[in-house]
Amino acid sequence: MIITQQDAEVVIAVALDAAGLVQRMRRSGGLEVKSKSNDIDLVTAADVACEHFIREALAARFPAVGLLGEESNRAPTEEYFWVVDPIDGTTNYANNLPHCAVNIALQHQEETLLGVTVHLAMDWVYYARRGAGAFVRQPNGSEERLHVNQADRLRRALLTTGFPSTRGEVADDNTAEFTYFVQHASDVRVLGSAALDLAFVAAGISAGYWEFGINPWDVAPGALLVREAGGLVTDYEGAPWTLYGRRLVASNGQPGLHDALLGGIRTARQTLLAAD
Ligand code: LIP
Repeated sequence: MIITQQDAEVVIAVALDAAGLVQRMRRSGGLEVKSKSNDIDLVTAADVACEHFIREALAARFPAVGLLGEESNRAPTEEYFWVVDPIDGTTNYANNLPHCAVNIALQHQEETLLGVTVHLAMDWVYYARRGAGAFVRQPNGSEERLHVNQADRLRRALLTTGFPSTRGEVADDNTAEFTYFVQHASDVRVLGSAALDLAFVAAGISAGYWEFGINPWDVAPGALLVREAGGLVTDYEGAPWTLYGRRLVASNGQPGLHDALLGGIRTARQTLLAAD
């Protein structure tokens, strides 16, 4: 299956329409915020409505393609399937913090062919087709190619990360790694959306992102954005990240930085294990 720019435009239009639906639901109130795995793992009526909208819209145009969505979470059986996070950054959305995204990726088994991330509040469209570069499109239609930045050491690197919903329940909740990088990097931000964390690495805004406990729908589009922008996406041991990998390190690809990210994670996790 060849993904043309015309196909990408169809998916971008679906993602923008979904973002509009979510924003309208936000303004109308009645988000019906519920808990999932625990009381900080949230889902809203907008998450469910948005995923249903995306499923229907994509099925109408691409009927043979399956779909793996955060809220339905049914394993796809089709060779080609969409991976969808209707609202990445649900906690931000539920608290009216305008930093969340609609995330859609097209997979050929574990290979991502197309990634689309729409910043819900700004309508910034980050997208990439495999082998065709990564781009950001403004609401006025202007577009620019994305390139990672050149920070080559931790002290020059602005990093982002996120914490698993098990934070505070278990010792292994990314606080050891966070403490290490707060002390060794230029700075660390916790923005609440893995999708936008990765888009910002691709855009050269931040130099790196790491997180564990992530799901394919959080990161599949963003991993392609980073790779197409010249960055590197691995697991915690430095092997290429793959779709169902739960541990991810993304960077601008500067060897001095990516190795320092992997080394910092290793050092922090050794202190964690020593404390056991
Ligand atoms: C979120 C991720 C974020 C992570 C949160 C949550 P959701 O996705 O984007 O990076 O730290 O725990 O998983 O659940 O809002 O789609």
